[in-house]
Amino acid sequence: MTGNDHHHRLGTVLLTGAAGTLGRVLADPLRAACALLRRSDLGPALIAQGLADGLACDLADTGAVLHLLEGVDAVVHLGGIAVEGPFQPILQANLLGLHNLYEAARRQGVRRIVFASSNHVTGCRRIDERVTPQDLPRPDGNYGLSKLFGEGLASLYFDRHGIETVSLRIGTATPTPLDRRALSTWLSHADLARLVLAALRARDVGALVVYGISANTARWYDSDAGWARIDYQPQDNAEAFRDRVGHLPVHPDPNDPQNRFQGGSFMGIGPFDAT
Ligand code: NAI
Ligand code: 15L
Repeated sequence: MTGNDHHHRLGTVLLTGAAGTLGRVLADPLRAACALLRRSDLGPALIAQGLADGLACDLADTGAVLHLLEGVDAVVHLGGIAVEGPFQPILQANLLGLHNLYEAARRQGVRRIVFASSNHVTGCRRIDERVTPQDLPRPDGNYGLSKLFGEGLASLYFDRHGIETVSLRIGTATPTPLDRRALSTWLSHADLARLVLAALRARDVGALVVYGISANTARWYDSDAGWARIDYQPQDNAEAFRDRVGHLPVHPDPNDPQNRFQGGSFMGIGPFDAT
């Protein structure tokens, strides 16, 4: 079968990183769309956010992740380190975490993963470049590299094991755009929910990579083909906020890499010398 069936009710969906910023945004839309929503995060994060129904699971714990995915039909994978930083923590939470997730998916028969990748997979592109998911990635740090590893895992586990993934190279998912860069990268919370539900519902996606942004006039990414494949139709546009934030650069120096490259402030973080 091809195309999307919006009346199709999703089965048991696992949301990792459920106590995080986007996890809390997505809980209600996911709960409305699936038969059962299972939420997980690190124990202290669940407690801090008062998610009493959440399951404590460190993604770096291979056995715990295997257990977490038992009986799950699809995963929305948001868990992990979400910013640029030193390699060791990213190695544990993101690289090992992703490997644990895909191995558990294979062993537990999970058929679909929606992976929160990031625009930082291509953050070393200049702001005058227009980028598609088919172009060579140019990660801007350890974090972007960890997301590229995830997209590679998605490709491998589809080709070898038939597990389908939509990797969402999310831009900047804030309630409103906060600076000039976000006029290009913004993903409204409403469009985030539309995108994740489209990625869960679409048939025959294989290992698809799309950018996750709203219908921004100033966008740097051309993701139209992938969006059509999953029937994602963004409704918001950061341009409406240009008067408010268009004069706000990422860095005061116009020639700073943080202004010249798509990765923005992450271009100003690192390197990290081992101590
Ligand atoms: P967040 O940092 O608020 O949430 C991530 C969650 O993952 C946290 O609750 C944290 O406790 C959990 N986590 C970290 N290490 C873990 C581990 N070892 N085991 C289990 N859980 C762990 O981040 P946010 O903003 O909600 O982002 C969600 C996802 O979307 C992340 O994967 C991030 O990389 C990605 N993303 C977010 C963007 C944004 O604009 N917020 C843009 C691009 C990508
Ligand atoms: C990301 O990948 C981060 O998770 C988020 O905190 C923002 O920095 C976002 O990218 C961005 O590039 O604006």
